[in-house]
Amino acid sequence: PFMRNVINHPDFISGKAHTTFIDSTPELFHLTHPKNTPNQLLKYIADITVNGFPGTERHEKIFVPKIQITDDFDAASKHKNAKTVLDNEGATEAMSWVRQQNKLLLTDTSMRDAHQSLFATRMRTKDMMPVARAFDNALPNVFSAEVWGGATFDVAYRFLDEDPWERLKKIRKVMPNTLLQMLFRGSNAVGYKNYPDNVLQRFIKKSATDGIDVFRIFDSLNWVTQMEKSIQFVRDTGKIAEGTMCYTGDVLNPAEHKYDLQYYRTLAKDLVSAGSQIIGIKDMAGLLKPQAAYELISTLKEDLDVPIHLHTHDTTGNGIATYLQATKAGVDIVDVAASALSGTTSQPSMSSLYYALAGNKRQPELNIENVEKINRYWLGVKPFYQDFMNGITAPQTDIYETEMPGGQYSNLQQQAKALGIKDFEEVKKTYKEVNALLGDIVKVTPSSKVVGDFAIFMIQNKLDSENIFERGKTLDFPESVVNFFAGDLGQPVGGFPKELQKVVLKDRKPITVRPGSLAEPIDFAKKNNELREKLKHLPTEEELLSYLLYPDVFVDYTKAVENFGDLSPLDTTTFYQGMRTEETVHIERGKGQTLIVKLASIGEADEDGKRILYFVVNGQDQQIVIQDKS
Ligand code: 3PY
Ligand code: ZN
Repeated sequence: PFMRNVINHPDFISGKAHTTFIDSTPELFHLTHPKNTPNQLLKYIADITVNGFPGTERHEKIFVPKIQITDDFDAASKHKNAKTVLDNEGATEAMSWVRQQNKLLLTDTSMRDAHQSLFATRMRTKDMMPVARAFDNALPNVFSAEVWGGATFDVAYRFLDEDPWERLKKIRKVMPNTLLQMLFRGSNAVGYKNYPDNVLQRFIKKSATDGIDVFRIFDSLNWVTQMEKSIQFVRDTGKIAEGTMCYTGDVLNPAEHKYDLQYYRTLAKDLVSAGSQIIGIKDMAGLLKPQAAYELISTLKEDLDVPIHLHTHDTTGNGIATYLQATKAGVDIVDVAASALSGTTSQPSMSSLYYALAGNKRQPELNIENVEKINRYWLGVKPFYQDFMNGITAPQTDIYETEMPGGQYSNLQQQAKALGIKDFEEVKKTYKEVNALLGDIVKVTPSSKVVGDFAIFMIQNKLDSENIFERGKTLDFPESVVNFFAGDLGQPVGGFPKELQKVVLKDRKPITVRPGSLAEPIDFAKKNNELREKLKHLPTEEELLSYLLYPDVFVDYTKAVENFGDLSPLDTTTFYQGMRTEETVHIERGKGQTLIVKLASIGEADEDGKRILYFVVNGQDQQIVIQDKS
């Protein structure tokens, strides 16, 4: 009805309708549903059409046919799996159930790590929902689906104009029979810095009520002290705490005296003592060679009574080989992604692993036809994200030397390029050199950023491992490097290299205790009032938490929502690429409302750089004025 109101309005009929039309006639646009106006959608499309999506280059729009997922999967309700045991009998029973399984169990990372590692975390909820809806019935025997945490939280707000909590709740609703898993960065939660304990606690509690069953908790320096609180907070919710060791170095190397087998044995035991119900091994760079996996996992299986969950990245091309050896050694669960979203910097492929284990009594229980059906859907989705692909199309075995995590590779490439450093080989070489200077640290978000920033700084300032001690005295080091040496990320294995620490910190005194133990608890009532002022409504629990973690990012997001409303009705190609002249798109706005939008033409920029975009919306002309930022 609103469209009829609009198109019958005298100004609209007379062609006087322009961008101020909606502002001057708000009564026509008072809708309870959907959550935005056609004008807001047009404004968004017009802006992206003229100015492009941040971080992408202009090119011909790719037209990808709409894909459907076949949903003829048998209903899997009443099927006993890890989720039903957790819900009915609790976390301890769920873990015994896992240990009793002879078959290898799987975690599907397609909706989290896979797109984080392949296309900069840019996957929209809209594109996940068809698989989420099919998942329970199609793949009832998986251990879990990793769908949340890591970078997905802030990227949703920053780039997708989406609320990550909404994503979680939507997925939870359609996947009642699968464990949902998240990646939690210990004291950094889903951020890049330390948060006070009461924030961590409240965040974990809300994540659990909104749908997370398994929390994979790691620390970027493998410092158990930084994970203890989070592990306990998860235990308090009755959900599953997966304390995680980040794998670095090489247990096969006789010269390895830091991260050797004994190191991981002790670490795993400490994590169990801290309350971990599963031990995660997080091989974020893909360094765990097959035989190393065999030795590490057989040793841990002998030592421990809890299940072992292995996560790797296929950056070197050896992921499946590593999983085969891990399976032989008795690993309980491994992480895989749908084929279309697997390989290189992502996880190994679910179906490749399935076939690689043919004839093996531990071959996972999967309906492979269902796996392929879901994969066909992902294959169709992937081209939407080509603007964000990292360009890695082949195995990168030099990772064994540089130890750079898959997710960092393309970021650092971009960072270096933006600073005019053309030779990425030099960056990789310097990254390795910096790691040695730092005393060989675990490298994963956020400690990997310290090494990356430091490497770029070394190149820019023509520093090397020799001259840095003298020349560094007069230089200001990057913030991340200073914070690292100050102890803000915690204590690295074996401590800080003292001489370099002095050079970087100058007169600042480092801390040696857990940063969270020094942080004042957050005054929630005060923060709630502060946010209420900004939002002009009483914040929800989720809004408050997001504001506590990312004050600026969250407030910017609320402004974007005010501006454009809910952008989920836009198809992903239009969301990222806008429209081209003469193109028509159909926008389904729910409740049977469809907008047929044609971009008729784009006017020349006036002296202030403003352009008029001429649209035809359901047969009626509409104009939008946009500032051309080029
Ligand atoms: C994250 O912290 O987002 C990661 O995926 C680290 O590997
Ligand atoms: Zn990962």
